[in-house]
Amino acid sequence: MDFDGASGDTVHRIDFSAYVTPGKGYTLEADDHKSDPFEIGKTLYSTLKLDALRYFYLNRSGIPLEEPYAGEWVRPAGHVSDRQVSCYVGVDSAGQSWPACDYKLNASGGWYDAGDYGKYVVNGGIAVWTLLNAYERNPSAFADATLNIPESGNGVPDILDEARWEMEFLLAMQVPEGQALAGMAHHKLHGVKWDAMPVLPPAESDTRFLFPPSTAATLNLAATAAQCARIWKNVDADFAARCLTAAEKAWQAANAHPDMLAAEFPDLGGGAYGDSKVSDEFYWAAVELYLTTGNLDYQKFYTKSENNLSAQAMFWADTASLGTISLAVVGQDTAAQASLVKAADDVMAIMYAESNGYLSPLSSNNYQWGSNADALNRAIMLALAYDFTSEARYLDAATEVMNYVLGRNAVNFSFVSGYGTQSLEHPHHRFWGNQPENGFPPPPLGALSGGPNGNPTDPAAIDAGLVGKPPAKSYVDDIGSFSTNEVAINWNAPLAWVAAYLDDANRPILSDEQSPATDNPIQSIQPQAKRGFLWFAILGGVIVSGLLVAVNIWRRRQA
Ligand code: 9MR
Repeated sequence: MDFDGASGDTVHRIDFSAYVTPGKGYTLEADDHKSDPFEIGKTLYSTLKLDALRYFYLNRSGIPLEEPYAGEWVRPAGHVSDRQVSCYVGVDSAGQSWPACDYKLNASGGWYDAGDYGKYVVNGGIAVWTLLNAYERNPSAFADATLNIPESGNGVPDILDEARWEMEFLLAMQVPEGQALAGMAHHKLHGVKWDAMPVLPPAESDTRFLFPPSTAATLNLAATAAQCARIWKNVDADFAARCLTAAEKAWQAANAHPDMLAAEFPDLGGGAYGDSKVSDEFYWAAVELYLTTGNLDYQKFYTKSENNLSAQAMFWADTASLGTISLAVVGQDTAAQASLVKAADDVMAIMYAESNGYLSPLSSNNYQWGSNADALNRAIMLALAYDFTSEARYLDAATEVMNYVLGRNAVNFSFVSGYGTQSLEHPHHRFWGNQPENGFPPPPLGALSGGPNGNPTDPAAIDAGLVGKPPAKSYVDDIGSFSTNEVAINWNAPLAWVAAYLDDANRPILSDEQSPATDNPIQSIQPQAKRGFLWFAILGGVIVSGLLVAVNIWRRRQA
């Protein structure tokens, strides 16, 4: 029995992982507590990987979502008018006044950021990087014609086609040659007012603008375009060359304007994505440029950086570990690998602390806006530590993070739509309003809610009585709750990364070819698993009211 500090619950964990017979409708009973029905099966991560990746197609801007790709989520193209978008004229929160610019950009396309229809370079940057990093870690896990998107069947892995949809937008946000700020990237593009809720994205809008360039956005462009240049080299050499040119120009521009920090335009209809510290973005961009070009100047830059080898769990404003991960994964840099293993150890220390009954990777003060993505970004550290050490405890821990997200948590709820007996149904999303009778479909499978937020700020969360609740319980599945229940590209990206990782790590065991199904899979499976371990899937979130916790477990057995 454990006390769980972040929720105030007292928790029993029941490990029923020895029971591996596939089936539906299982329940677990202890004393007078009975669990929700759950399923034991083999396909959790293989379907979650694809559903989590399809999130991005279903949030494309500037293109109609059509059959046979979109199903219930068919809708006309949104914001086609971003093809000709001009600069916002006004004064920012720092008192700086921004005049008109004498160019327009074709910044159509890209993904909508989240529940809103804004498009933000900093957040696009980390989301694209995360998808491309999953690919770079293991290209063989991502094939063409797997995601049912318009590009499926073109001979290029679907994950690259999807990432390119956003990469093209990031490239389009760069200030053109001949301008004073040439090479810098505009921070964001959004409307002057928040759109109503729910509402379809309009095709035309004359109230959307480019917001001023920033150093952070420019370095996000430099980093991802550098990553693009090396990945597309053998896929589409012209595109790779375009990416490299943009990356190097962005790098130079950021160095010429190292402290253009994005200020706010608080009364308008977009998120701020302000970031007062950009040394981490400089480090990340230098690493990516070095890995792509081999130019030692970039190496000199990043090794001198205060962020060198930093492996703090990443989020949109803190991107240092993206550089460290690329160094470790792409550059096979052993110091970077060691630093990530150390970060994984720190996550494990939180998870397996006595006061952490739900094995959450977050400590009480980590439950902030988008906490589920923080959890999954920590799982990326754990997964990479398994790659670098082959120590199964890291893979176990990464799996436990997924268990937390999928239902073994203080709100007895799967934060991923369609996965779990009680799962996300009412995300803060302008199209997925879950009012089919009014033309607003429910969320598609595989969308991740931001999750518990110890400082909820939206009216729906306040009405739901979340203020003052323990942080791990400060959550409501309500379309109005943008501070606890929004969805976002930078949150679904780590979900896809981790789902793809776990699918990959467990595939040799779960595939019927290697493990012929019999009545008793434990005895029938031959111990030939990757890295010498056997894994069995037991799915389903089994939680009874915060007292009794049984889990979605992946069972490890020594070969
Ligand atoms: O993810 C962002 C979170 O870290 C911030 O605390 C929050 C408030 O500024 O904004 C979040 O990002 C939102 C963005 O500003 C606008 N689009 C939706 C994003 C997710 O809620």
